[in-house]
Amino acid sequence: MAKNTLIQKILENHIVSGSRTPGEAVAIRIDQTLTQDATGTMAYLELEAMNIDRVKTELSVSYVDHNMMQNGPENRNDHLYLQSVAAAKGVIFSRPGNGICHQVHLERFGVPGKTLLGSDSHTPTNGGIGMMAIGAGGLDVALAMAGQPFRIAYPKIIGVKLTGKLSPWVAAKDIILKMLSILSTKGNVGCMVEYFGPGVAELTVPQRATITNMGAELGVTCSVFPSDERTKEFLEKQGRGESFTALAADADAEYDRVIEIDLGALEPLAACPSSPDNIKSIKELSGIEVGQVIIGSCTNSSFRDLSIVGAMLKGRKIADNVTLSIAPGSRQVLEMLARNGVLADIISAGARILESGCGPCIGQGQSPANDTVTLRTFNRNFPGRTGTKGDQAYLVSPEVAAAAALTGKITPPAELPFDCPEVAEAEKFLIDDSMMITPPCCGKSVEIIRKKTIGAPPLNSALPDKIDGVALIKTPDKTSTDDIMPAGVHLKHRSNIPEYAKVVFERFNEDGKPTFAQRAVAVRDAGKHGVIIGRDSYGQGSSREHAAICPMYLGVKVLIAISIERIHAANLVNFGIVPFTFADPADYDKITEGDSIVIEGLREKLEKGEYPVEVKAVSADGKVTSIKVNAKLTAEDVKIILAGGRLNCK
Ligand code: MIC
Ligand code: SF4
Repeated sequence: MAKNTLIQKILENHIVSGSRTPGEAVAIRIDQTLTQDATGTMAYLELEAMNIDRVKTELSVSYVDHNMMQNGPENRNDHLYLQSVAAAKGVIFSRPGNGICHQVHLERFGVPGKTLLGSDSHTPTNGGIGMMAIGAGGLDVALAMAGQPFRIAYPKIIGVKLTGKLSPWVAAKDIILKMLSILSTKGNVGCMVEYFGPGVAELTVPQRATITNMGAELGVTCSVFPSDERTKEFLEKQGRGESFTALAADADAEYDRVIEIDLGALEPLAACPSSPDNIKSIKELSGIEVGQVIIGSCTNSSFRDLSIVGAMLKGRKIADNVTLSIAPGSRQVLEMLARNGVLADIISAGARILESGCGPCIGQGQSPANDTVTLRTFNRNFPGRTGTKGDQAYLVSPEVAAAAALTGKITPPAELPFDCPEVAEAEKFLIDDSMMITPPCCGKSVEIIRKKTIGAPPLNSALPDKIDGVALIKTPDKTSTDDIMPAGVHLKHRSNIPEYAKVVFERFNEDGKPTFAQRAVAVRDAGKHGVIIGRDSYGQGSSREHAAICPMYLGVKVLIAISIERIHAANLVNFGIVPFTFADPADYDKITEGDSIVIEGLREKLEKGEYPVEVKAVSADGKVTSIKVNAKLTAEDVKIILAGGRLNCK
């Protein structure tokens, strides 16, 4: 009798090698890829370095959604490169203004049961349509485009049984915030989440996508919903009914852990500053004054999300003390709202309309004032991500956001002087793919446009046998890739590593002292190696491989942390940085910033898999402390690290 989960079934159809034991590496075939501009430039430069004429996937799409401010020529230079390289390599190009990669992919390309690898950590959004959608570093996505399988640890599968039905004013966002309150943002590496149960049928595909989107914040590899009548309905309304296949787990499927959520028992929630798992109920937060509300991002800007916001704002005005900004997730949504008049209701209520893209979610404008609360329908509220130091960002549903925009304070929507509006789903979505550029059947004669701000991916040197290092920095728990490589105003340097590397760990720099980059360069120029000391859940958040490339460029060879998040660990390997974990987490306290870090015979130890490896930390007064570290590396990972990164491997 079959007892398979849906995840196991999709994996079975895609595994090309490896052992089906949780934690062991398996290689899976990738059907589709997506890239966005902020990680895409590097990914295509890397693909070019692989000398591949044409991508080997069933479908690859290059989106422009992050870097849209065009403050200076860099962003547009990137767009031109991306458009031309897409044509040359056989990739569909989604022009700026079409919307956020995950949402547009869901609308126009997602196919139940297929695998999708994307150079963005929220790629799992498309799990809402029944895909196994996984985020990865740009180099891994380039390799998938080149036809190579992708390696993951065979997952532990967490089953989430949904029962009941959401009450008025309670949203899909509250389901995933509830999940974050249960699982938190750390400790879930190597897991996948699968939703099942009678409550699934109560949720539309965009609602499911809100939930799978923020699976990224749980740190799981992906989250998957079954493909059912609601999926069929969504695909038909998108004019893609032929892409539908019904998919579900076997009735008696066994999960490694089961979490049960009664949708009817949920209430509106918020993720409080400054972590997506700092969950409180809106009732508890009621009355907090709000200075800014923003509705948008790949989590919450579907047609239904903005329609309910429009219905709440219709005929009303926003409070004097708030600004309200709205970034529709896609051109499809924006145009539909423009045509059915909801956009006019939103504008007339006082909202500021932003273009369809990531915008403020990635710190591209709309930073809040100092010492004010900002409510956002986004998925991340890491410190400073808004562009304001000491920011107080709360993550909420569109309903809660609109309520605050009207009252000027955090308000349980049930306390508003009107009932929850009934918002019908779209009868049919507006289909217009004319802003998607299909590549020519042969791209050999396409000229790739490379303006002067597009640099080549830097190469690392082979791993030395002896690490003669310096502990450049000690970072706290949950150091995110935003902490390592800030985005916001620096995002435009994504295709220019020497420039971007100047702001590595900018958030931890202290006034009047040398920056991390300056300290790292001094160590590198003295012929020594940079070492980073991290705590728990190091590298959570974005998939940006720049969080590995830029430290590598500054001479970092080793990271020692208590635990490392999946995508970041893979990126470190790809660029030749050894991802060690402390054998005893208490040893974190035994190292001081500035200590010399010595590791002897490292190449041989990694080759032979001789763990734990001994590390000597020598303090300024000459005191030597010996600590032990481990690494979970496959033979392939070791080969890559020894060579100084994947681009050095023949
Ligand atoms: C993010 O949400 O942090 C981003 C920007 O979309 C990143 C990708 C990037 O850094 O370019 C992500 O989530 O992977
Ligand atoms: Fe864009 Fe924000 Fe989504 Fe990242 S999380 S893809 S920045 S909208």
